[in-house]
Amino acid sequence: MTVSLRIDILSVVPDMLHSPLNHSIIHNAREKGLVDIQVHNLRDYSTDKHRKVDDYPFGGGAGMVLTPQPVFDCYEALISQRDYDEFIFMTPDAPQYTQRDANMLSTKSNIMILCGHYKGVDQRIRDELVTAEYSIGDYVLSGGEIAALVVADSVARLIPGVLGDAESALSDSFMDDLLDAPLYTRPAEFRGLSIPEILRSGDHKKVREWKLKMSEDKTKTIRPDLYKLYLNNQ
Ligand code: 6GU
Repeated sequence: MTVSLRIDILSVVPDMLHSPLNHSIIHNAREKGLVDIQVHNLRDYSTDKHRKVDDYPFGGGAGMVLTPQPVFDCYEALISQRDYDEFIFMTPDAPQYTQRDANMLSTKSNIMILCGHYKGVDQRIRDELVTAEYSIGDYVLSGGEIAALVVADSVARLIPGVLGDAESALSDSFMDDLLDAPLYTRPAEFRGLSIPEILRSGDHKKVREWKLKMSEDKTKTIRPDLYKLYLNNQ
């Protein structure tokens, strides 16, 4: 089977990435050969005798900065082997990553993702190499690894064959700007709590209408921003 997407992740703490990439859906996708995810330790590309990858910021300020040399060298080693569609930098000072970005990236063949670390990275990396930058939300993480995993997971699950029919991405929250309706499973009665009667009616049309109404109400209440998009796209 030919791999439809290869993701190369560049990090100074590659061990942070291994466990999440070796479990559950991403793990199965890699095992099935549907997605190839390779992690690169930027220290391995450092020409410094102590494998240093960071230094003090010119002009002063708190925190260290990722130096350009290991990133440029890793990048060059990779592009000498294949063409890349995107070189993504994960950083909080960037546009927010959305399902639309995941959908777009899932159509690519080769992407590189650089995880930000320390106070940030030398701007020349961003100016010369990076083609897209994403933040995953308005809060600060201690590094870009968790954010890179968010991108890898959200993209991998869109690759045909990664999810079974039952889990199909077509029925996801966000698929059509609406959040999912509540779900119930057996038993129908639990500690005196019963499920909505309509779900046991066997009337598929009524159930569909109920689910849509629940999705709309829930979205309107907790994500009015998404609800507005939904109304505009109707
Ligand atoms: Cl991509 N990186 C870091 N360090 N913090 C974040 C983020 C990324 N997105 C939101 N917070």
